[in-house]
Amino acid sequence: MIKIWGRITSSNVQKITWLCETLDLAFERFDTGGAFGGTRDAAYLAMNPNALIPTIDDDGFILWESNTICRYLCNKAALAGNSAATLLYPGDVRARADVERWMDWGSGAIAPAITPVFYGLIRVPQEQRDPVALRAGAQKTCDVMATLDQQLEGRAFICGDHLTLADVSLGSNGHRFMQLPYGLIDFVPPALPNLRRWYDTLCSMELYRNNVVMTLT
Ligand SMILES: N[C@@H](CCC(=O)N[C@@H](CS)C(=O)NCC(=O)O)C(=O)O
Repeated sequence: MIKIWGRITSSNVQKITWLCETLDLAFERFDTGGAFGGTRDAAYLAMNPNALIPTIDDDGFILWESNTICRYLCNKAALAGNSAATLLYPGDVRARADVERWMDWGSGAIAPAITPVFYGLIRVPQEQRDPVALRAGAQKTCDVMATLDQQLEGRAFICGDHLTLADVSLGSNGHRFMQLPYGLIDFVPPALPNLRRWYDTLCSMELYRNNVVMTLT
C-alpha cells in the first residue's frame, strides 16, 4: 500500500489523494506538516530533505515533488494496465507534453502567485494583514488565472474533453482561487467564466469534492 505523508489541507497533498482514488490505488495518509509538524524530524528529513509535504513511500521507493509523484503513479498504473491512467497521462508524446506543460505552469506561475494571497487571507491574523500588498497579489493571481481561463475556452478540461493530470495538478489551487475571501481586502476578481465552468465541472466529480473541496484553513 502506498504511504503518503502530508496534511490534507495542503494543495499538493490533495492532488495526490485525488489521483490515488481516481486510479483506485490503495493508500494510507499520515498527517504531517503545518500544525501537525514532523517535517523536521530526522526520519522525515531522511526521506525528504526539503522538510516539505507530500512525500510518498511506494513499497520502499521514496518520492517527493507532487507533480513528479502524479506522473510516477500514472506511469506505474498504466504499466499495470490501468486504463484510467492512460487517459489521465496520455502516451502520445505531444499530448503528454501538453499535459506536462500545464502541470509545470501550475508550479511556475499559479503557485507563486496564489500562495502569498492564500496565506495572507487565510492563515495570517487580520491585524497583521497588508491589504495593499494582498490586493496587488490578488490582481497578479487573476492575471495568471486569465491565461487558464483563455485555455479553457471551448474545452471542458484543460487539455481537451476529459480529465488529465493537468486538471488534477491545478484543481486544488483552482479551488483556492474560487473560494478565497477577497472581500476581506475589498478586491473584486474578474468573472473568468471558463474557469468558473471548469471549477463547477470539477465540483460535480465526487472524488474532487472528497479530496479538494474543503473549507480553506
Ligand atoms: N514543489 C513542492 C512544494 C511542496 C510544498 O511547498 N508543500 C507545502 C504544503 S502545500 C509544505 O510542505 N509546507 C510546509 C508545511 O506544511 O509544513 C511540491 O509540489 O511537492
